[in-house]
Amino acid sequence: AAGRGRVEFRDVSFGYPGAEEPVLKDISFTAEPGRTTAIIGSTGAGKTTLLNLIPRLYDAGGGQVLIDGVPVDRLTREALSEAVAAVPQKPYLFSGTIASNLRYGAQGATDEELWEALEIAQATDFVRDKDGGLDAPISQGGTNVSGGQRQRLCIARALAARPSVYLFDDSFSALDVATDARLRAALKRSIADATVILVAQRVATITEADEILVLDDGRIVGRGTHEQLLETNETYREIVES
Ligand code: DUT
Ligand code: MG
Repeated sequence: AAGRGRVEFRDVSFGYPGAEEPVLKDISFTAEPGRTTAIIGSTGAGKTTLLNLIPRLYDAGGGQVLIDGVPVDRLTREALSEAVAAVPQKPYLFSGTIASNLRYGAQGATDEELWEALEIAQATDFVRDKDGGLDAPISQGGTNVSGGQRQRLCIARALAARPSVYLFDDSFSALDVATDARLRAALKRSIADATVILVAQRVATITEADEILVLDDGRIVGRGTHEQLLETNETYREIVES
Protein backbone atom coordinates (compact mmCIF):
# COMPACT_ATOMS: atom_id res chain seq x y z
CA ALA A 1 0.00 0.00 0.00
CA ALA A 2 1.11 3.55 -0.69
CA GLY A 3 2.20 5.78 2.16
CA ARG A 4 3.13 4.71 5.63
CA GLY A 5 -0.25 4.68 7.29
CA ARG A 6 -0.06 7.39 9.92
CA VAL A 7 -3.62 7.94 11.19
CA GLU A 8 -4.47 11.23 12.81
CA PHE A 9 -7.69 12.46 14.43
CA ARG A 10 -7.90 16.23 14.87
CA ASP A 11 -10.70 17.45 17.16
CA VAL A 12 -13.12 14.94 15.71
CA SER A 13 -16.76 14.96 16.71
CA PHE A 14 -19.50 12.74 15.39
CA GLY A 15 -23.19 12.12 15.97
CA TYR A 16 -25.41 9.57 14.26
CA PRO A 17 -27.97 11.09 11.89
CA GLY A 18 -31.11 12.03 13.81
CA ALA A 19 -29.50 11.64 17.24
CA GLU A 20 -29.27 14.65 19.53
CA GLU A 21 -26.19 13.73 21.50
CA PRO A 22 -22.85 13.41 19.73
CA VAL A 23 -21.26 9.99 20.17
CA LEU A 24 -17.69 11.26 19.79
CA LYS A 25 -16.41 14.56 21.18
CA ASP A 26 -13.06 16.34 20.68
CA ILE A 27 -11.17 13.21 19.70
CA SER A 28 -7.51 13.91 18.95
CA PHE A 29 -4.75 11.34 18.70
CA THR A 30 -2.15 10.02 16.29
CA ALA A 31 -1.58 6.35 15.55
CA GLU A 32 1.94 5.93 14.21
CA PRO A 33 3.24 3.27 11.83
CA GLY A 34 5.08 0.50 13.64
CA ARG A 35 3.05 1.08 16.78
CA THR A 36 -0.06 -0.41 18.31
CA THR A 37 -2.69 1.99 19.57
CA ALA A 38 -5.34 0.36 21.73
CA ILE A 39 -8.77 1.75 22.54
CA ILE A 40 -10.53 0.62 25.66
CA GLY A 41 -13.80 1.74 27.18
CA SER A 42 -17.11 0.43 28.40
CA THR A 43 -19.85 -0.72 26.07
CA GLY A 44 -21.39 2.16 24.13
CA ALA A 45 -18.35 4.42 24.73
CA GLY A 46 -17.93 4.92 20.97
CA LYS A 47 -15.04 2.58 20.13
CA THR A 48 -16.57 1.02 17.02
CA THR A 49 -17.86 4.40 15.86
CA LEU A 50 -14.37 5.85 16.15
CA LEU A 51 -12.85 3.04 14.08
CA ASN A 52 -15.58 3.33 11.46
CA LEU A 53 -14.62 6.93 10.67
CA ILE A 54 -11.24 5.79 9.31
CA PRO A 55 -12.49 3.79 6.27
CA ARG A 56 -15.36 6.33 6.01
CA LEU A 57 -18.27 4.09 6.94
CA TYR A 58 -19.33 7.45 8.36
CA ASP A 59 -17.82 10.90 7.98
CA ALA A 60 -16.76 13.01 10.93
CA GLY A 61 -19.19 15.81 11.77
CA GLY A 62 -16.44 18.16 12.91
CA GLY A 63 -12.67 18.02 12.78
CA GLN A 64 -10.61 15.83 10.50
CA VAL A 65 -9.44 12.26 10.11
CA LEU A 66 -6.21 12.08 8.13
CA ILE A 67 -4.03 9.32 6.75
CA ASP A 68 -0.45 10.37 6.08
CA GLY A 69 -1.57 13.98 6.33
CA VAL A 70 -4.39 13.66 3.79
CA PRO A 71 -8.01 14.04 4.97
CA VAL A 72 -9.73 10.72 4.33
CA ASP A 73 -12.56 12.45 2.44
CA ARG A 74 -9.98 13.54 -0.14
CA LEU A 75 -8.74 10.02 -0.77
CA THR A 76 -10.41 7.94 -3.47
CA ARG A 77 -12.37 4.92 -2.28
CA GLU A 78 -9.75 2.79 -3.97
CA ALA A 79 -6.83 4.45 -2.20
CA LEU A 80 -8.67 4.21 1.10
CA SER A 81 -9.47 0.51 0.76
CA GLU A 82 -5.87 -0.13 -0.24
CA ALA A 83 -4.57 1.70 2.81
CA VAL A 84 -6.94 0.35 5.47
CA ALA A 85 -8.13 -3.15 6.34
CA ALA A 86 -10.69 -3.50 9.10
CA VAL A 87 -11.69 -6.62 11.00
CA PRO A 88 -15.18 -5.71 12.18
CA GLN A 89 -16.60 -6.53 15.59
CA LYS A 90 -19.01 -8.96 13.94
CA PRO A 91 -16.77 -10.55 11.33
CA TYR A 92 -18.65 -11.49 8.20
CA LEU A 93 -17.99 -14.30 5.76
CA PHE A 94 -19.65 -14.61 2.36
CA SER A 95 -21.03 -17.70 0.77
CA GLY A 96 -18.20 -19.14 -1.35
CA THR A 97 -14.95 -20.79 -0.38
CA ILE A 98 -12.30 -20.04 2.21
CA ALA A 99 -10.07 -18.74 -0.61
CA SER A 100 -12.74 -16.48 -2.12
CA ASN A 101 -13.41 -15.03 1.32
CA LEU A 102 -9.74 -14.38 1.92
CA ARG A 103 -9.30 -12.78 -1.50
CA TYR A 104 -11.99 -10.20 -0.82
CA GLY A 105 -9.79 -7.09 -0.91
CA ALA A 106 -6.78 -9.10 -2.12
CA GLN A 107 -7.82 -10.40 -5.54
CA GLY A 108 -4.27 -10.99 -6.71
CA ALA A 109 -3.10 -12.98 -3.69
CA THR A 110 -1.52 -16.35 -4.50
CA ASP A 111 -2.44 -19.52 -2.59
CA GLU A 112 0.94 -19.30 -0.90
CA GLU A 113 0.17 -15.79 0.31
CA LEU A 114 -3.21 -16.96 1.62
CA TRP A 115 -1.52 -19.76 3.58
CA GLU A 116 0.94 -17.21 5.01
CA ALA A 117 -1.96 -15.04 6.16
CA LEU A 118 -3.67 -18.09 7.69
CA GLU A 119 -0.45 -19.03 9.47
CA ILE A 120 -0.22 -15.63 11.17
CA ALA A 121 -3.94 -15.74 12.00
CA GLN A 122 -3.45 -19.14 13.71
CA ALA A 123 -5.90 -20.70 11.26
CA THR A 124 -3.66 -23.07 9.32
CA ASP A 125 -4.61 -26.21 11.21
CA PHE A 126 -8.34 -25.90 10.94
CA VAL A 127 -8.23 -24.93 7.24
CA ARG A 128 -5.90 -27.83 6.48
CA ASP A 129 -8.26 -30.19 8.28
CA LYS A 130 -11.23 -29.05 6.22
CA ASP A 131 -12.20 -31.09 3.18
CA GLY A 132 -10.91 -29.07 0.24
CA GLY A 133 -8.57 -26.87 2.30
CA LEU A 134 -8.60 -23.39 0.75
CA ASP A 135 -11.44 -24.51 -1.52
CA ALA A 136 -13.62 -25.71 1.35
CA PRO A 137 -17.10 -24.18 1.14
CA ILE A 138 -18.23 -21.38 3.42
CA SER A 139 -21.95 -20.84 3.86
CA GLN A 140 -23.49 -17.38 3.91
CA GLY A 141 -22.53 -15.58 7.12
CA GLY A 142 -19.93 -18.27 7.79
CA THR A 143 -22.41 -20.32 9.78
CA ASN A 144 -20.52 -23.54 9.05
CA VAL A 145 -17.44 -22.41 11.00
CA SER A 146 -17.19 -21.43 14.67
CA GLY A 147 -17.11 -17.85 15.92
CA GLY A 148 -13.39 -18.10 16.70
CA GLN A 149 -12.69 -19.58 13.26
CA ARG A 150 -14.70 -16.78 11.66
CA GLN A 151 -12.64 -14.20 13.53
CA ARG A 152 -9.40 -15.80 12.44
CA LEU A 153 -10.50 -16.02 8.78
CA CYS A 154 -11.41 -12.33 8.88
CA ILE A 155 -8.01 -11.53 10.40
CA ALA A 156 -6.36 -13.57 7.62
CA ARG A 157 -8.44 -11.67 5.06
CA ALA A 158 -7.11 -8.37 6.42
CA LEU A 159 -3.54 -9.70 6.36
CA ALA A 160 -3.88 -10.91 2.76
CA ALA A 161 -4.82 -7.37 1.71
CA ARG A 162 -1.48 -6.04 3.01
CA PRO A 163 -2.73 -2.61 4.07
CA SER A 164 -0.67 -0.01 5.90
CA VAL A 165 -3.38 0.41 8.55
CA TYR A 166 -5.05 -2.45 10.44
CA LEU A 167 -8.19 -1.94 12.49
CA PHE A 168 -9.12 -4.75 14.86
CA ASP A 169 -12.46 -4.29 16.59
CA ASP A 170 -12.50 -6.72 19.47
CA SER A 171 -11.11 -9.25 17.03
CA PHE A 172 -9.53 -11.57 19.55
CA SER A 173 -12.48 -11.95 21.91
CA ALA A 174 -13.64 -15.36 20.68
CA LEU A 175 -10.15 -16.84 20.95
CA ASP A 176 -8.85 -18.67 23.97
CA VAL A 177 -6.10 -16.88 25.89
CA ALA A 178 -3.27 -19.00 24.44
CA THR A 179 -4.38 -18.54 20.83
CA ASP A 180 -4.88 -14.81 21.43
CA ALA A 181 -1.30 -14.55 22.74
CA ARG A 182 0.18 -16.59 19.85
CA LEU A 183 -1.74 -14.56 17.30
CA ARG A 184 -0.60 -11.23 18.71
CA ALA A 185 3.02 -12.41 18.82
CA ALA A 186 2.77 -13.50 15.17
CA LEU A 187 1.19 -10.17 14.22
CA LYS A 188 3.96 -8.28 15.94
CA ARG A 189 6.55 -10.09 13.83
CA SER A 190 4.75 -10.00 10.51
CA ILE A 191 3.18 -6.55 10.41
CA ALA A 192 5.82 -4.74 12.43
CA ASP A 193 5.80 -1.69 10.12
CA ALA A 194 2.05 -1.23 9.95
CA THR A 195 -0.20 1.03 11.96
CA VAL A 196 -2.36 -1.08 14.26
CA ILE A 197 -5.40 0.28 16.03
CA LEU A 198 -7.20 -2.24 18.16
CA VAL A 199 -10.22 -2.26 20.38
CA ALA A 200 -10.16 -4.86 23.11
CA GLN A 201 -12.07 -5.89 26.17
CA ARG A 202 -9.51 -8.35 27.48
CA VAL A 203 -6.81 -6.50 29.37
CA ALA A 204 -4.04 -8.92 28.35
CA THR A 205 -4.67 -7.97 24.73
CA ILE A 206 -3.78 -4.33 25.32
CA THR A 207 -1.15 -4.28 28.06
CA GLU A 208 1.62 -4.37 25.46
CA ALA A 209 0.15 -1.61 23.31
CA ASP A 210 2.44 1.37 22.73
CA GLU A 211 -0.39 3.72 23.60
CA ILE A 212 -3.78 3.06 25.15
CA LEU A 213 -6.64 5.52 24.75
CA VAL A 214 -9.36 5.35 27.39
CA LEU A 215 -12.70 6.26 25.88
CA ASP A 216 -15.58 7.23 28.14
CA ASP A 217 -18.89 8.49 26.80
CA GLY A 218 -17.29 9.61 23.54
CA ARG A 219 -14.32 11.39 25.02
CA ILE A 220 -10.70 10.40 25.52
CA VAL A 221 -10.31 10.58 29.29
CA GLY A 222 -6.84 9.09 29.52
CA ARG A 223 -3.89 7.99 27.41
CA GLY A 224 -0.62 6.29 28.06
CA THR A 225 0.87 2.87 28.57
CA HIS A 226 -0.78 0.23 30.75
CA GLU A 227 1.57 1.05 33.65
CA GLN A 228 1.05 4.80 33.34
CA LEU A 229 -2.73 4.47 33.20
CA LEU A 230 -2.83 2.09 36.15
CA GLU A 231 -1.12 4.78 38.20
CA THR A 232 -2.97 7.81 36.93
CA ASN A 233 -6.38 6.92 35.54
CA GLU A 234 -9.34 5.94 37.67
CA THR A 235 -11.54 5.00 34.68
CA TYR A 236 -8.81 2.71 33.39
CA ARG A 237 -8.39 1.05 36.78
CA GLU A 238 -12.12 0.43 36.97
CA ILE A 239 -12.16 -1.17 33.52
CA VAL A 240 -9.11 -3.30 34.28
CA GLU A 241 -10.45 -4.46 37.61
CA SER A 242 -13.95 -5.23 36.35
N1 DUT B 1 -25.00 4.02 18.04
C1 DUT B 1 -26.04 4.51 17.25
N2 DUT B 1 -26.17 4.02 15.97
C2 DUT B 1 -25.32 3.09 15.46
C3 DUT B 1 -24.28 2.60 16.26
C4 DUT B 1 -24.15 3.09 17.55
O1 DUT B 1 -26.80 5.36 17.67
O2 DUT B 1 -25.49 2.69 14.29
C5 DUT B 1 -24.81 4.55 19.40
C6 DUT B 1 -24.87 3.50 20.48
C7 DUT B 1 -23.93 4.03 21.52
C8 DUT B 1 -22.93 4.87 20.75
O3 DUT B 1 -23.52 5.12 19.48
O4 DUT B 1 -24.62 4.88 22.39
C9 DUT B 1 -21.58 4.25 20.60
O5 DUT B 1 -21.70 2.98 19.99
P1 DUT B 1 -20.43 2.11 19.59
O6 DUT B 1 -20.94 0.92 18.84
O7 DUT B 1 -19.44 2.95 18.91
O8 DUT B 1 -19.88 1.69 21.04
P2 DUT B 1 -18.72 0.66 21.42
O9 DUT B 1 -17.79 1.38 22.33
O10 DUT B 1 -18.14 0.05 20.22
O11 DUT B 1 -19.52 -0.44 22.28
P3 DUT B 1 -19.23 -2.04 22.41
O12 DUT B 1 -18.12 -2.20 23.41
O13 DUT B 1 -20.52 -2.57 22.95
O14 DUT B 1 -18.91 -2.59 21.07
MG1 MG C 1 -18.08 -1.84 19.46
